[in-house]
Amino acid sequence: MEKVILHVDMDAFFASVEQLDNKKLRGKPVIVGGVSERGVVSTCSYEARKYGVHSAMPIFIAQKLCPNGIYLRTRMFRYKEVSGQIFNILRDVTEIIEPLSIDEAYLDITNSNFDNGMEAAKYIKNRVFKEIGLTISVGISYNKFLAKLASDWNKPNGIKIITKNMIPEILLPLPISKIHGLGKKSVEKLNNIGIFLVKDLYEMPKNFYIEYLGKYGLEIYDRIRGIDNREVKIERDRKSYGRERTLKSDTNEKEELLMYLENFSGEISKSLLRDNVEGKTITVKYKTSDFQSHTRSKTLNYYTNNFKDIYNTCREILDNEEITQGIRLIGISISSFKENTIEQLKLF
Ligand code: TTP
Ligand code: MG
Repeated sequence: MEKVILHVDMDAFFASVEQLDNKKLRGKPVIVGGVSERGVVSTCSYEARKYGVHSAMPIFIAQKLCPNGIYLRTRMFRYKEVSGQIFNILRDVTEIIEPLSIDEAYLDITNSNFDNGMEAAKYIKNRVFKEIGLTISVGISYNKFLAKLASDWNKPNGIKIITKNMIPEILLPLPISKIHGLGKKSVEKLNNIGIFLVKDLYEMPKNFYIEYLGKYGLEIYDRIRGIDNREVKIERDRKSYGRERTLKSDTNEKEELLMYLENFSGEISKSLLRDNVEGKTITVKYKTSDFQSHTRSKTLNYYTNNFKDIYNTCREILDNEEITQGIRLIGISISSFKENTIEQLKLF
């Protein structure tokens, strides 16, 4: 059966988070990166890209191109927090997720509850926008290479599907730099002998790929013919299933916190059931308004993936906590899996 693979990638991620957290930055050229003299740009908003600014460019050059830009230091802890929220949403689509970086992942949704890739893509885009307030670009295809190419197609806030009947025509006019897996050096080498477009490369005999590109040559030969058999690899040695959320406003109302725990327990139980996994250590984590993290765990004497077991344990943990400060983030996770179930998960 043909697979359905999604590649998702946040738009101008660090810069978008800055614009999310500070309304005054919206619609403006925002450049995030090291601010020292030798610092480089981590990323910039699409408004700044119009001036030619891009990732990895020295800040002093960016300042020449875009003197009116707003230059900000990175706030990694915040990007990680938002990244966690994004991956929580992705996990509601499937557990077969391969994270590639803080803002990017492959999903294999072939056996998920979604009828097709477009539906799953819209679901992800809607939730990321409504719950987090950011835009994400999604590519849909029947393999990883084409899904990644597709997510870049209509950036920002893009959605694009590449189907089998579009191959190879859709690929032929692209510059070879668009072929994921072809490094900068290889692109230069090929440019030097007059190969600029996929079309030029497509016409070369198989031997040429091996001679010019070495051991990855044959993969490139396949890819531009729409062939890529790489699996979406789930996070290796996965040790826990979890959910967490930064609250809209800090609270120390236990009733409100319990509502979150109930929701999370339901979501985690559903994922565990789907993957046929059972765990026995349940952890509640929360962050207080002063950013202090607290974690409390309880290990049951049996394995479970049952909603009530998870929720009741969380409630017990929370009941034993004295909460004096406001809480800004709450989450739960389950770990210590039954041996055979996690083996199955790896195989799967
Ligand atoms: P990317 O997804 O490559 O870039 P982006 O999300 O900023 O923009 P877009 O996807 O819309 O083109 O990288 C994700 C984040 O990783 C980015 O926001 C900042 C960080 N990053 C660096 O710190 N240095 C880099 O050289 C790159 C490419 C990214
Ligand atoms: Mg991105």
